[in-house]
Formats: sequence, structure tokens, C-alpha cells
Amino acid sequence: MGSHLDTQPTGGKFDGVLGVLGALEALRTLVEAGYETFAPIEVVNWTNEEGARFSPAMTSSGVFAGAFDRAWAVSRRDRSGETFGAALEAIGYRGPERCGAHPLSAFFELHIEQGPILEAEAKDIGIVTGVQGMRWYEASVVGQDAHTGATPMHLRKNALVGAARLVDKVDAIARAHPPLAVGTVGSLEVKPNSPNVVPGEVHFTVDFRHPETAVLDSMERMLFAAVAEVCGPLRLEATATKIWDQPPVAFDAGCIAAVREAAAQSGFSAREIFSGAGHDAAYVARVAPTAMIFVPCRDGISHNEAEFSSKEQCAAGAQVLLQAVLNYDRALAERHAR
Ligand code: HGY
Ligand code: MN
Ligand code: MN
Repeated sequence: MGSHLDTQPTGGKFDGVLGVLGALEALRTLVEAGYETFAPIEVVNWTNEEGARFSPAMTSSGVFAGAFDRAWAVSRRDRSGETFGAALEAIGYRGPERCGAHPLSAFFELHIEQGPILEAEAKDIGIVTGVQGMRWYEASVVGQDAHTGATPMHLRKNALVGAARLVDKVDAIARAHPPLAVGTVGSLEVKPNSPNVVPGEVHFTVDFRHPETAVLDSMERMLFAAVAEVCGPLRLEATATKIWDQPPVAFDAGCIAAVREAAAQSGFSAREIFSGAGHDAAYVARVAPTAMIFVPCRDGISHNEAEFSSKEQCAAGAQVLLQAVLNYDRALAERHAR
């Protein structure tokens, strides 16, 4: 069981944290009850799930699942140039065990939904069947720094005008693939970022998501075409590089059944749901049977300090997490007894 404790610059108190503390509470409950499971039970806190400082997201679960090379992951740099490995070293989190050496017989992750569906349908629990596909790109637009007063409009190479038009294109590309596609430019850096300098350089990120790979491919083609289409006439040099590609994930039927049964046993209303947000479980699913449990969050708001789920909602999630793990553990014991 587990999730992550890292967050966003203006993150809330539940994204990731609920899954780690809920797992800890479930483990403590087993210990207090003196209940011995068939398989060992562990709590996992996956480092750098958000990718907010060191991109891409879900780095440690990605290394654990073999999706990322460990050396590549620890070499990722933040905006100040510090590497992920050096930052881990600095806080003593660069442990001795090789990430991925430790097999799991199954993995269950409790998380807030981060969207509006469960609350709108007054459902206590989301039985998560999978996670949509997601891709990140780093884009750079290069023009020429120039004086804002002395440079005529027709002589400018204004990187921010090109980037601004591409930001709108990213939005339009998502809207061109309704109803499920989403596209976002979430971070943008202007250089030299001075009131009286025509910006000569802009760097920004693109986040595309959709449940189907073919649609993500179409969105990607449109993005690369837009970069050339927008920046050529503005005499700008522009590049967009894919830095992360997490295909859609379907969770394990046995784990999903354990969650469905757990919700029913615990007397909670539930519905199946596909995750719009990315999670460590999406990578762990590559190397172990995996499923997730969602609880509602107020107004579906997340990645926002206003993020909120009630104690009762959190407790319901922890209860279903514990029960799902016990259901799966019992099935594992029966399989091994045969
Ligand atoms: O990007 C995500 O979906 C996750 O919150 N890291
Ligand atoms: Mn999360
Ligand atoms: Mn998050």
C-alpha cells in the first residue's frame, strides 16, 4: 500500500498524503488487532510523484517499474540546475537498496479523486479501473532581445508573441478532441523578463492527456505542426521535445475485484472510475497486480490549497484500502494452499 508525500507549489493536504497515511493507519490497525496476513504488508512513499521540481512526474515509481533508467532519473535537474540525486543526497533519502530490487505481490493506492464525479454522484468510493495516457513536452522559442522603444515592429523577433500563440494552440488542440482530451501549458519562463526588453527567449511545458494513445498521437502531431506554423512567420527558432510518455494503464482485474468487494463489505456506495490524474500506481502496474481506491474531494478541486476531503471520506477510503488488501491477501493464501 502507499502513495506519495511530495506536492505542488500550491498543493493541498490530501493529494498523495491520504494514501500514505491511510496505508500507515491500515498497517497499525492490523498490528493492534494482532492479525497476521499471509503476505508481508508494507507502506510505500514514492519519491517525486509530482514532477513539479524535477520533471517528469512519477520518477521513483517509474524507476521501480523499469520505465526510467535510474541514472537518468537522478540526473534530472530543477530550474536552479540542482540534480535530483544531489537533492536526495542532501536530505539523506538516497537509500542503499536498488530501486526495483524488491518485488511486490500486489499494490493498492488510496487517493482523492481530484475531479468532480464521485461528489456529483454522491458516491463514497471510486473503484479505479485504470489511468489515462499522458505526455509532457518542453518547448523553447528563441528570437532576439531588443529595445522595446527603438525596435520597429516589423524588425522584431519576439519570442513571447510566438509562445503566447502556441499557448492558445495547445488549448485549441485539446478542444479539437472532445470530450475527454485535456491540454495545458502550466509553466512558462520569459527571458530576460524585463519591461523594456523584447523577449528573446521563452521556455514552457505542455501537458496532454487522453485515455486513447491514437488521440494523443493526433494531438502530438498537431503540436509539432503548430510550432512550425506559428514561429516561422515570426522568424523565431522553436523546438518542442517530448520528455514524458505514460501510456494509458488498465489495472489488474483481481485487484479491482478486491476493491469492489471491499466497498460492498464496508457498506459504502461505489462506482468504477478511470483516473484523469497520474499516479504511481500507473507505473507499479507494470511490475505488480495493482488497483486504486478514490474518495471524493470537495468541488473536485486539487493541486490547490483549498483541496479538501472530510474525515469521514478519508476514513471510508482507509477502511476500503485495508479490506481490499485483506481480500487480496486471502485470495493469495488460497492460491498458494492449492
Ligand atoms: O500529474 C499528475 O497527474 C499527478 O498529479 N502528478
Ligand atoms: Mn497524487
Ligand atoms: Mn498531484
